[in-house]
Amino acid sequence: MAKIKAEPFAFPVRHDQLALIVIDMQRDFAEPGGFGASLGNDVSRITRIVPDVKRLIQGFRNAGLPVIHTMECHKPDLSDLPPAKRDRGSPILRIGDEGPMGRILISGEPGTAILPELAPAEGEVIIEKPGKGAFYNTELSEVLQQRGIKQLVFAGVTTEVCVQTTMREANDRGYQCLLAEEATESYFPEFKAATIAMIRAQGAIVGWTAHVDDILESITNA
Ligand code: TIU
Repeated sequence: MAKIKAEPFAFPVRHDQLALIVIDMQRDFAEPGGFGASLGNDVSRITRIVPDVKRLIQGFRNAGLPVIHTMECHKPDLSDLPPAKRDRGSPILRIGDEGPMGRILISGEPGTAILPELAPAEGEVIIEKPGKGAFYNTELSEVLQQRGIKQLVFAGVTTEVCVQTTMREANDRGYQCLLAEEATESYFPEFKAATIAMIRAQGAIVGWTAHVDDILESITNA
């Protein structure tokens, strides 16, 4: 069995069942004037991981392995936005409000788009998700089942919010999960570190963590 160097122990990879899932690398989380900034965060932390996310995506594409992208966003009529989610953050700019990049986190708006450097390629699956977890209220389960995907490499933002939530959802559904350490980021460095630690604690209770170079080496030699 092929293995990827990982923590807390080597990840038993099946390249024929493996996909990359890139969580929410959207302008709204990475650029001034978007949702992340409206919550008071330093969004420059997010842009710094773009090169590592990009080479991970490129490695999967070169190996002919699936790349799945998610986007956190809501319908223009806000029918999928519960008040418990909308009534968070800055009272000036909430989800659905008009901002400098269009309506915050609304499907089809400029600010909701994936960063141009990481834009999905022709034929890659894009999951629009109204929650933090990518399985909640989306077609992700069906997409994975149809393609025979059972192992997921995770990249994207933010580590402790949408990435971790999706990893936990995936783990409960029977997927083996591997988080690419340099290809994920939080607005809070201590939360990223804590998430990495808690995911792989207790014998990979939620999943494994690995370096981008080690993941790329494995899929390049697949
Ligand atoms: N605020 C924050 O850290 N994250 C989010 O709101 N969404 C995602 O993580 N995608």
